[in-house]
Amino acid sequence: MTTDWLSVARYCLLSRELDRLEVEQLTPQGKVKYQFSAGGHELAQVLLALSLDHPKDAAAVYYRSRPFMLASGLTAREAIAAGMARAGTPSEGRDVGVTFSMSRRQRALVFPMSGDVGAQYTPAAGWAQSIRYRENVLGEKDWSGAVAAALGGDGSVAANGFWSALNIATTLSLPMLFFIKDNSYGLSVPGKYQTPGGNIAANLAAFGGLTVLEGNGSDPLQAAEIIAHAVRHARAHGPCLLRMRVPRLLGHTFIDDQAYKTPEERADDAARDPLPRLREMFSADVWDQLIGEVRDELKDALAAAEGMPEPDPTQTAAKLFYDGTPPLTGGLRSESAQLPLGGGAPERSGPRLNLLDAVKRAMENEMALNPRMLIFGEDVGVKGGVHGATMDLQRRFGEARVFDTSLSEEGIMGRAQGMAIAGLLPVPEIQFRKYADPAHEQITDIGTIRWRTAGKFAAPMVVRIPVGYGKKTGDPWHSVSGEAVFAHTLGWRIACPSNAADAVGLLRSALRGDDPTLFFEHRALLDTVPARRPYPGDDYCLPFGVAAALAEGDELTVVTWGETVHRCLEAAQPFEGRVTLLDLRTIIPWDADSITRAVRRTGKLLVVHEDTITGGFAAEIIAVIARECFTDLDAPIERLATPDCPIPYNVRMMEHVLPSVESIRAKMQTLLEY
Ligand SMILES: Cc1ncc(C[n+]2csc(CCOP(=O)(O)OP(=O)(O)O)c2C)c(N)n1
Repeated sequence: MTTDWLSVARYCLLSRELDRLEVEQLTPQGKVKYQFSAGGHELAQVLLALSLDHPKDAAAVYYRSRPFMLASGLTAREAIAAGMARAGTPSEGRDVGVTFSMSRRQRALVFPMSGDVGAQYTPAAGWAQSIRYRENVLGEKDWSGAVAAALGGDGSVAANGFWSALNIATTLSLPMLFFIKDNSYGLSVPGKYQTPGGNIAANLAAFGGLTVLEGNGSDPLQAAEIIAHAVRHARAHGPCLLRMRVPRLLGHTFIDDQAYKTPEERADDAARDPLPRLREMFSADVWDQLIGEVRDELKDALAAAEGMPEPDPTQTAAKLFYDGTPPLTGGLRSESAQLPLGGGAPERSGPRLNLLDAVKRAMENEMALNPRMLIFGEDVGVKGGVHGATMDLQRRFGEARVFDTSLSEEGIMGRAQGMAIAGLLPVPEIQFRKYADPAHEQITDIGTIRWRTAGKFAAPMVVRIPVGYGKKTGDPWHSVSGEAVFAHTLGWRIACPSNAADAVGLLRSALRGDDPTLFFEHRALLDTVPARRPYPGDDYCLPFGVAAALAEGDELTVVTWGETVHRCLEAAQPFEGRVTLLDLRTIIPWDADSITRAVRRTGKLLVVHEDTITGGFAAEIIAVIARECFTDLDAPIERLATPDCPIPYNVRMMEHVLPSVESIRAKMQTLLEY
């Protein structure tokens, strides 16, 4: 590719002048609240953006990436208006002005950006894996030769996501470029604290499967050559890390005075400004004319941005979940590849399957129908999962569709995000609920993608997680329930099925749905007689947010979900006709209407769950019902849950803390007699 130096210069100047406009005018005026200058980073970013010219290229960027955005198709008007939090911008005023996302325009598609340093890497690895999948498995040759680029600073190379993505990209030999803009500081912390000696390229020289390059982001000709080389290499041969040395001419943000840098360091930064070198490539007339044009463009852009409307505050909470408007990018719906939701009643004949086999059969069925669906996680491949839910699936559907991942939950979930944005349906398994902890950053980011982009992007997926105590024993690591934590995690739907038929119906709804879903499989129910049901059919879907009434009675309503459904059923046996038992089935959304109706009739409510009590989901239900049913209540609302204590290994200790049939029955008795 020959470099279009006029365009390079124009974008660099546009970015520099835009920073100046914000620093000198818009920020002091209070119109822009956060200013992140890209001064010194422009040349490297613009050159990279211009080389990402394949229609399926994607980039995961961070807050200091505006020059890249401008050269990828973001207009000056949008950039200014984003800082002013106006409508008609990437986040429609919901996120900081330099927090971008962009469906493809002239160049790379830009992932919804995370404010978490280092979180950009694993989604890019997911896109890189999707390039291979769409090309090789789906046979879409237009994906051939595409690349995923992740941009990060020298501070970000210390983050979990960086290492996780490095492992994914190199072990799978993916077309991915790690583009590190090393300005020697992460905010105020020198690079030597991020990687020994401050040079990540030197330290990765012997890393297997990775080509490591270094360049000078202040030298136009050298930078153009090395960036073009790195992009070409990643497209054709796989993972490449390019460390570009760049100065940071201003502070981390507009309020940072860089007092932590010595005068010599600041002078060195100024001497490495790429713009004077770029200027030498043009005659004075051409350069002056360019500056004039850029300033005129910015003047018009500012006027246009000032004229852009404020977002409608009444819509602030909209677009957290799918609302019937397909996103431009991400998921199957944006490419019209989604399977329709099935309807009808469950088939009730046939052999009774345990919950585990039912989940497996539903996945098998959907895999056969949906070539975009992929199942992955630790040990899910050859072994078939430590619980056996994916047994034989790899043999049937191949290693590209059912595969083992590296041992990094951050990587599993970040990769899933990238795949969902690339139009695939990721179905990751997290081995046990506790081991979702390292993935928490990606989980919270995924949940807000639709909201952060005001509906332009979405990342639907289904994450299967075994939860709860085990049939034989418990312990603090494998027996966590913790649904309340995720109920508080925005943008996720949560299913907690209590039997095999519900599990199939909810799982299929999630797999054909539009939102990220956490699907909790209770360990004690995986192979237990009370949870067995006939397979409900290959098209059976169960809507979220609809509780099941498992017993009808007039004096007390009991609400529960997951394994405690069975304990409550047993506990209620002596009270036939007196207790209404509602199996909530899904936590988000939850069926407030059915509970309200039942409590209005019975006047009493007990909520039972295995998750610990303080801030448990019962508290949420009770808060709502106390308000809705205040005048109908004939007794204090009660709850039973595990006290604030981890699940222990000793079985008698475990049973002591779990809500037991006896403790539930006693509580029912007390309430009935109240
Ligand atoms: C996970 C996380 N931790 C801390 C922060 C706060 N923070 C924002 S930027 C930054 C420094 C990052 O430096 P670097 O990656 O070198 O990028 P640069 O700003 O120099 O371009 C820090 C600590 C954050 N945003 N995310």
